Formats: sequence, C-alpha cells, structure tokens
Amino acid sequence: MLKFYCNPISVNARRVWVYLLEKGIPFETILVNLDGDHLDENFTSINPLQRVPVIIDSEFRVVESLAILDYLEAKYPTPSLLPKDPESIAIVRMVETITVVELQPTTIPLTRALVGLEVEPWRIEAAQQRVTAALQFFEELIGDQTFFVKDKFTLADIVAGTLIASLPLEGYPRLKAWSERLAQRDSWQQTVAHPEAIEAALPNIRKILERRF
Ligand SMILES: N[C@@H](CCC(=O)N[C@@H](CS)C(=O)NCC(=O)O)C(=O)O
Repeated sequence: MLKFYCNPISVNARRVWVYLLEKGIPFETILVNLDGDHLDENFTSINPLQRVPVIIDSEFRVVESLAILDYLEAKYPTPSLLPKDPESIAIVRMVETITVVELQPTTIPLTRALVGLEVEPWRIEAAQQRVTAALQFFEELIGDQTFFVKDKFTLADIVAGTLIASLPLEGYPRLKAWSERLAQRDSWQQTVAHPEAIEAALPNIRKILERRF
C-alpha cells in the first residue's frame, strides 16, 4: 500500500492528504514528528531534504507536494482533478505556482510574528503587500465561479485552499465564500488541524521558523 509520510499540522502534507481522500486512494499514514525526528538518519534517508510530505509507492519515492500530486494524478486519472484544455491547465498551474512560490513564502514573516518571534517591521509590511496582491489576484480569478476552473473542483482548489484556509479573508468575499465551501468537504474536515494540536506543536513550529526568514 502507498506510504504517506506526514504530520497533521503540515500545510504541505495536508494538500496531499486531502488529495488522497478526494480520490479514494488507499494509503498508510506514517507520522513524522517535526520535533527533530525528521532530522534523524532514518527520515533523512527517506527524504534528504528532511521535510514532509513524502510518498513511497511500491518502492518509488516522491518528495515535494506538487510532484506527488502530479505523480498520483497521472497514476490515478479518474476522477480527474486536472482538466485537459489549455486554459484550464494554465489556471491550475498559475494558482498552484502563485500559492507555493509567492503566497506561501510570503506568509513566513507573518507566521513568525504570530508565534512571537522577532521580525523587522519592514518585513511584515512587505509581506502584507505581497499577500494582498496574491489574494486580490485570486479574488478576481475566481469571480462568481464555484471553483477556480468554473464548477470543476481541481488541484488548484486543493493547493490554494489548504493554505488560504489559515489566512484572514476579510475584504475578499469571493475567496471567503469559496474557502467556506471547501471547508464543508469531507476531505477538509478529516484533515483540519485542531487548535490543541497546533498549540502543542508551537515549540516545534517556532524552531522550524527560526531556521527560515
Ligand atoms: N516544498 C515542499 C515543502 C515541504 C515543507 O516545507 N514541509 C514542512 C512542513 S509544512 C517541513 O517538513 N518542515 C520541516 C523543517 O523545515 O524542518 C513541499 O511542497 O512538499
């Protein structure tokens, strides 16, 4: 059975977790504690980059959440979560890329401040401006549609939706409604990080963020 190395408070792992549930792919969960276990020899041999998620499917190992989603989508094409027409592909890839390359790293200074780490005010201001630009773009892209690609639930909703769930969405009514729609899905409800789990993980989150800027 497919092995899924994850941690329940990891946004990057959650996008794979949601995907596996949405597709009904059987998997075995292997919990990786982010308290230093992920830096040990055993997990480093599985992922030299020392991060979750990782999957191992019949000896084939994939790291990086987006690569994992592409691998699984190619292997389990139905029901399809990646449309085939050029415009829809562009939208899915645009949303995925903006989420992981622009929005996600930009939220790091904001999360650092939230967990009580020191951050220079200019970094917070710059981060807020970039988060605003990305969210505004998404707000316009989704418009009056149910999902990013019209009424079709795709990888774009999974990738952006699992990150945006933790951001304040006042001022973005369409994104807020979309995020609330996603939160109703079984896959979202089964994978939501409970406040107690987040609270308990705060020391580990701080340690991880201390290594980032
Ligand atoms: N680009 C990677 C990012 C993975 C990642 O940063 N995972 C975090 C958890 S959300 C992690 O394992 N961090 C451990 C660390 O930085 O020490 C992906 O998309 O899979």
